[in-house]
Amino acid sequence: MRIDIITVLPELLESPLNHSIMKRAKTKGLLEVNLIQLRDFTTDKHNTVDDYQYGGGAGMVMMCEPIAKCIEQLKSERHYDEIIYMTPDGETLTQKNLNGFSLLKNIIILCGHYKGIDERIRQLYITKEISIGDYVLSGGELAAAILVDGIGRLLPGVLNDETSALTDSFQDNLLSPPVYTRPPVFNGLAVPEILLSGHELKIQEWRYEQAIERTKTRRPDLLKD
Ligand code: 6GU
Repeated sequence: MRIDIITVLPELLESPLNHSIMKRAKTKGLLEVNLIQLRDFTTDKHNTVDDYQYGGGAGMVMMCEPIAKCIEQLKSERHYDEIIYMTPDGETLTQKNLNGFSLLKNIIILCGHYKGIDERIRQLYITKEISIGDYVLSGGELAAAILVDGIGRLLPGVLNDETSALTDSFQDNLLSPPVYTRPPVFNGLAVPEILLSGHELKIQEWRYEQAIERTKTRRPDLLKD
């Protein structure tokens, strides 16, 4: 999969996308992430990407021309399955979105700043608008890093058995059950006996019950559908 990220702050994305699972996905050739500096598509000497908003009001707006030029160039090189704009007024990201995105071949992610981007770019180019939750960040970069991480770990071959995505919370609308490792007793707290029993079927049953219980108490909304 190829992900092209358009941003004025590529530095913000470098570290999160070059460690751990994301690093492995790239090294294995399963994920290619390109950071594209939007300022490279400006024509003035100050590399301006934003301007005052029509109608007045506080906050700058990201201009049409650099973004359009950048997207047009990318689109002339290959077909994109989605052009995603990271914005707090987008659709809230869920595991279901991630599963869908992980099946795509080429996507563009556009990171917004300031008051956002000119509405006409959204009309002309954007195919999906994604938010990571009901709060506001200073830019779309950290949200984009979360989106790419969530997609990258789902690509076939990235995770092994130990890190399998199939048993993640949310994959079946259930939170994950509690997990334990050594020692068997810590500060007087023992690991549930069933986990030491070696009885695989019973362990599976226990984990399923715990997942239901945990979801009921913490996220009853997930059990509604
Ligand atoms: Cl995608 N961008 C910004 N700036 N803030 C957010 C967000 C995105 N999702 C939640 N808050």
